[in-house]
Amino acid sequence: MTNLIPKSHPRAQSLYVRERLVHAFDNGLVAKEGLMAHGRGEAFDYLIGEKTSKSAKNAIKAAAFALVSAKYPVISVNGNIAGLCPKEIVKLAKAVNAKIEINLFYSSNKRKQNILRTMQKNGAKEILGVDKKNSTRISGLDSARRIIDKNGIYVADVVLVSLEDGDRTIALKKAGKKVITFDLNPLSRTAQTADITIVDNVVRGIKELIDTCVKVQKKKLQSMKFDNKKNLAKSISEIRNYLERRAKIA
Ligand code: PTJ
Repeated sequence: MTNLIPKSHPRAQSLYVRERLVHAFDNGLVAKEGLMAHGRGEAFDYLIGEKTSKSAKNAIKAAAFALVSAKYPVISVNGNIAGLCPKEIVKLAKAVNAKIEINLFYSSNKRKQNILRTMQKNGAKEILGVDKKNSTRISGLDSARRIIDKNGIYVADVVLVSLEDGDRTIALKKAGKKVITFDLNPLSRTAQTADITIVDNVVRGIKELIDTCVKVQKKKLQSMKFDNKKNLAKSISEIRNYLERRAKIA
């Protein structure tokens, strides 16, 4: 990592995250296209004020209930997720007893192996999606994401997918899975078609999701009503309000 970013920089946190992703790209975890996806995410993060909004907290609560009560939850990991928050993915999987499966859009064996090693270095014991013997396909998808693990996403009831393309969310839903996603763009097809969309930077939101899962388990909290469309509308109006406030200051 460079030490070019002064701690006092108003956007230091966001710039550190950018550095982390570039570092992961240099280490062969992230696709070139993943850098662009991150840039898009940064723009949306700016529009939500680079903090976890009320609507995101609401979605995190709903996601925690879904993960804790799932029979067979699976966390899908791509290059960006492995580069940004591998430790937290392992922690979340342990907290809710979920499987971790590598699933790439721009698939390559080399990148899969790099991601596998990174996840193992961060404490993962079992990683699915790497053994060709166990692979099968999900219907309705043409991209490499159609290849899934027989012991993972194929049999999952709840799947956490993040920074994704909309096609897979639709295919997973058609296969009867409940889909949770982190996506900073509330208007993306993934955001619009998932069952629970957390409009937050995965780097921030995943910590809150782990804490909420632990709380839900400890306190044996009852499930809550959640309407994704209404919550997305709330998140869009939060962006509008934030921009209006900023425009008044400027
Ligand atoms: O590693 P691979 O091959 O599986 O490829 C992964 C990428 C990310 C390249 C691939 O899934 C892709 O192209 O994704 P998209 O279609 O660009 O969608 C990424 C979405 O994630 C966009 O809506 C971004 O705004 C959003 N996003 C980017 N960074 C973050 C984010 N959402 C939450 N947290 C972020 N840090």
